[in-house]
Amino acid sequence: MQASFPAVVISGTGLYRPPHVITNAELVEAFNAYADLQNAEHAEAIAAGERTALTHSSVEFIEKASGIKQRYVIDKAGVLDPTRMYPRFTPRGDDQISLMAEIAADAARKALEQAGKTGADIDAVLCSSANMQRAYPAMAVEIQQALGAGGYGFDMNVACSSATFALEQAVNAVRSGASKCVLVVNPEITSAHLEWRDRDCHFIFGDVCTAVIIERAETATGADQWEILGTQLATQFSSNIRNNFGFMNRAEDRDPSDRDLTFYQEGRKVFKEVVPMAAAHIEAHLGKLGLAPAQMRRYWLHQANQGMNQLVIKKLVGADAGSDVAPLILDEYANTASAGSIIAFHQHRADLAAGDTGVICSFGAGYSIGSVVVKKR
Ligand code: CO8
Repeated sequence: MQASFPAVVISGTGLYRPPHVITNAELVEAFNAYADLQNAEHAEAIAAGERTALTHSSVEFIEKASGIKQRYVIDKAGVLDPTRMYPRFTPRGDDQISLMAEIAADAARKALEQAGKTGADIDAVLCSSANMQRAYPAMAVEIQQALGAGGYGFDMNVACSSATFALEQAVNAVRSGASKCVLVVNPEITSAHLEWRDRDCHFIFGDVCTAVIIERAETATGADQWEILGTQLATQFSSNIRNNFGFMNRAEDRDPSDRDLTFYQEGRKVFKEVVPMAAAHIEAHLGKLGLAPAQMRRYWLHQANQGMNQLVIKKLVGADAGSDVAPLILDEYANTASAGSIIAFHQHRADLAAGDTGVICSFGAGYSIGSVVVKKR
């Protein structure tokens, strides 16, 4: 999609950061205690060769393989309890705001404040995340009510690309005149869909929520505005990142703790296949806009793996680029699914000058890739 009149801008972003940090050392200690308990419980089967003993995790491996040093979570005690290994959330009544809507409303209020808007200015809410708390009513409609917004809301899920895919829908709605001011929110409670008992992936994710306000440039009054020069989305089916949790599990007589009912992946394959796809996608998108990768002042990339981002940038600009060109937030937040590139944009744009251009880009399950080219006004 090429930029055309009327100009559409991002006029505010907001971030909800959960109260608890889990360091790699704490995570590994809990995992190793869980592994020891399991191995003791199944000692006979392990000795008889009927079961494989669980091996310890390691802080060194996690930091070297991913770049992740810690993650934020909404509940820490349940995750670190070696007899549980997943978060504990108190069920809420239907008359209470749900957890996902609560963190989304928090991030949204911060984005609205930055944009100089109130909930009443919003006429569309897109709640776009890798996981939804429930099937219906849509989370977006509950968030719309919590903020006193008008218009409509709906939920969408494109895994790690949920935010960029929603941004294109928001830009199109504003550009066409269908909507005046759209809120995109990405509440990612990844801790509930991560298998903390699997050392191959237990370090990967963290909880967070991001929010973005999209409106026409002519209505924007916020101090920090980013014109959207173009958006481009692509998908290509792959089972290399997968989660088979769904509404048919009960009818399939599935055990809720079956391994494929939480996140699982072929991490190596994802790394190898997605890096060239993401770099080619960004290059082609910029080419359509008459721009070259080296002209971009900053890349706010999906935050899954430090090495992955370095390779994408190397393919694009032909050199090792430091954190000034492609800032990393995954050391602090881990992979926050769709929110990662938006956190990077939220935290690392204040130093750019009017006229500077950059790319927000996500890549992940699906496979899905979404790029949003922006220019500081
Ligand atoms: N501690 C010590 N050793 C370990 C550990 C550990 N924790 N984990 C694995 N090892 C071992 C392995 O067993 C293996 O041993 P061996 O060589 O003896 O078999 C060795 O270390 C190497 O393992 P890997 O080959 O798996 O290690 P990698 O170097 O490939 O690193 C990564 C693993 C970090 C996962 C890496 O492959 C990676 O980051 N890949 C990219 C993944 C990616 O980008 N995925 C995107 C997923 S996110 C997304 O799309 C959103 C989905 C929706 C989210 C839902 C919310 C939960």
